[in-house]
Amino acid sequence: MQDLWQLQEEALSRFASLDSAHALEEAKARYLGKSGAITERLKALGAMPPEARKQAGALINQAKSAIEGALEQRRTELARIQQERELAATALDVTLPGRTSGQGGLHPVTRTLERIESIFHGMGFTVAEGPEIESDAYNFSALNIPSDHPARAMHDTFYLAPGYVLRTHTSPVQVRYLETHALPVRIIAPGRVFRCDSDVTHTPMFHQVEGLWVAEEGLSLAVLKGLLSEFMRRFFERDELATRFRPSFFPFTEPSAEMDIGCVICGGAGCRVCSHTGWLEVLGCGMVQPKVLAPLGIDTERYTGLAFGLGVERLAMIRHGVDDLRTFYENDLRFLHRFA
Ligand code: 2NL
Repeated sequence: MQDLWQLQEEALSRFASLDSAHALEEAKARYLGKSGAITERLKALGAMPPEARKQAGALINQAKSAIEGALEQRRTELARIQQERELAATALDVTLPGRTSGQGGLHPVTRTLERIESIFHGMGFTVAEGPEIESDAYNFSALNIPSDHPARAMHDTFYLAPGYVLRTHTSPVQVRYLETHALPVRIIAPGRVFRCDSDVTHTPMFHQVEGLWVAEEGLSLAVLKGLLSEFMRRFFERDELATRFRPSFFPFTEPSAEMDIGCVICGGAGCRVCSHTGWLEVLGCGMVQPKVLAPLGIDTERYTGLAFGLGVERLAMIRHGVDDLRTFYENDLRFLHRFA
């Protein structure tokens, strides 16, 4: 049975030399297939005398098992090699840091708005809200703004349907509040307002906080000045802050004033931000015109109101030293990250 031994050795070394699964299965057929060398030998056993058949059968089966074992071993090896090839081709560095989504944050205008609300909340004011689309009547007429006032002009106001505008201030929110609530009221009306305007210091949409305090007694221009001065000290975190009130005009207040604070950039010495005046204009205010209160059924002999309006972006610019209002709305992450 010398040739059986040789056959086995040949099969084993052939399997070991093949490096594709396909070639291995083809080589298997040579030995174990229907007309393979081992199969042929098993078939030939039938023609042998019983004694010789038994001995030869045992040897052939031994060779067959050895070949089958080698085949299975090579199959496993080739599968492992194939897997290693695939892993190498799609190499993945599991030690690389993951892709994180990054931390978000509130927009600087939102943060300023929340800061303003929080300070006024600490002074006894509650927040009132209302529609951004307003009627002519609430946005202008109720505020004693005459029909020929320049603010009503098409080029200053966004008109929608006839008689409807995008609110140009949040005053109408306060008029609506007075209609639906009993006196006294002490509210602020924060929100978006819209004007046909666009340059370094104006965007067509900006944010305003208006305030209104109507009570039976105790309100005066002195209270208004004290209230707003204290607000500015808290907002800019200064124990000492110069303030001044210049006479002004609004149809909805009388007397009216513009409030300035000592420049928080240069301390009053004069710089680019304050146009070398040492002062920064921060808001408009006044005592509510009786012509605004009377049509709402309020007895203007008994009740007095004080009111003010400020621009949120303007306060944010002063506080953070931003010199172009439009940067708030360009959504440049390099700018926004400075406030995170
Ligand atoms: C500004 C300053 C101001 C008001 C807004 C107001 C609201 C009601 C009644 C009376 Cl309901 N006044 N708001 C008062 C003074 C100034 O805004 O610079 N506006 C253009």
